[in-house]
Amino acid sequence: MNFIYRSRVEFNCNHGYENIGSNSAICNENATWEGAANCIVNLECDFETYRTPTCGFTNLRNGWTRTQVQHNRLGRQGYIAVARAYQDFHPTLTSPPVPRNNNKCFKFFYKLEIAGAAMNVKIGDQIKREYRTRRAGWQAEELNVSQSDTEATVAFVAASGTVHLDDITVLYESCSK
Ligand SMILES: [Ca+2]
Repeated sequence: MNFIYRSRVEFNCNHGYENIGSNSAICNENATWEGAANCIVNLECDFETYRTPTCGFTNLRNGWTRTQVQHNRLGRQGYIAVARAYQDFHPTLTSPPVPRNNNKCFKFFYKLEIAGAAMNVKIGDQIKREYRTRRAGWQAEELNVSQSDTEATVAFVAASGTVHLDDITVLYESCSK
């Protein structure tokens, strides 16, 4: 393909990646490009973006739904992800493969509907932690993903009832607690 001097190309990263470089590049006189994309794995999601409802997470059969609520975990209007488990249907939100470069702390907020709701968090195929209804309202949670786990994915699974999830962030160090 030939590009004319000063022509512009736009960059999009593959699913599961976000671009922390420039969004486009311009063709220079000397047949080089000015501007470069830098795609890194996207392990975070606040569910606020319409175009990418679950960010880099894979949402098989669209079991998790991006939903606007009047009271998110900050008590403000915003978007969260909601999933409802049925008998054999356990909506699963799966991260891209987590890079194997250091320990990580996944932080997220969840809310379980009262009466028997449950969420599991898996690392790879293993259930790392099970959450059951104990307290009402949004709960803050931190989960260590150690270096040895990190070629696996992290998955949020609605095990039973209705499960709410918001603001998945990642610290590139072990969790404090
Ligand atoms: Ca949100």
